[in-house]
Amino acid sequence: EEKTRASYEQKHHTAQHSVSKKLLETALAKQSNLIASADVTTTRELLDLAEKVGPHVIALKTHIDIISDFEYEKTITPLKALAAKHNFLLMEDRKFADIGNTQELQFTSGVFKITDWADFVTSQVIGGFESLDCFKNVGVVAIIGMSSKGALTTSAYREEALKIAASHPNVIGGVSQNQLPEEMLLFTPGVNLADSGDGKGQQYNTPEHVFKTLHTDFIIVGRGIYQSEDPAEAAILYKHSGWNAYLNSLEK
Ligand code: S5P
Repeated sequence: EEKTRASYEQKHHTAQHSVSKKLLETALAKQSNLIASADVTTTRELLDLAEKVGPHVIALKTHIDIISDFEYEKTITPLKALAAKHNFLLMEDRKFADIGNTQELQFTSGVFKITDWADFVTSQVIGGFESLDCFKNVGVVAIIGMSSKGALTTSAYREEALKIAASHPNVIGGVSQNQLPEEMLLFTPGVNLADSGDGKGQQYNTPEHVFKTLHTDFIIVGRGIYQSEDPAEAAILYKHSGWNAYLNSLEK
């Protein structure tokens, strides 16, 4: 790529949303652009992972509906305490994909009460502009493009999705495997240093690749960290790899 990317300092300067500012501040303070995906299925594993990787990540991404023993007081209360202790944000990867009214109910009700604890959430934009209005108190990361083989997020889809995302005040950025406009933060999953896929459609790239060619802002790493023998050590490895790749991507 010819064009150099905007730095975190530059993005912080122009950021409009408080969650964008917080993410960028945390990245600069911790010298990390790593988001760990905690795709574990018990409260104990979730809290263990948060304690181990917390010092090295800017956010912990959850799929809270896969926690089999979820109880708000036993799961969320200590998770929030760990987020405060280690200075990371909570990103609930709910990928909302319904009409506004239903999304509002899914966001505020049920056992998970996502609105009470998530700093930011992921959402599809397939329900249209107004479907995103309900996420008033959080940042929204719009799903623009998916990492899995055969995903329907074609360039035509992404172009339309971007129009909605870029114009909505709740949206701080997008998940994509392609570059986004500079005003949006780019979150890229499908990052793994050891594997190229998982046999279930997932496709992996290296941190070096996603920073250099996509100008990503934040990498999302799941199995590369939580399935490692030593998740803290793996988080440090991905943190250094991601930070070095970011610094390299600032150079022409
Ligand atoms: O396109 C996507 C979007 C997301 S948010 N591809 C993804 O893999 N994700 C999520 O990132 C996915 O739901 C999972 O939680 C994580 C990737 O996990 P890994 O184990 O493959 O690194």
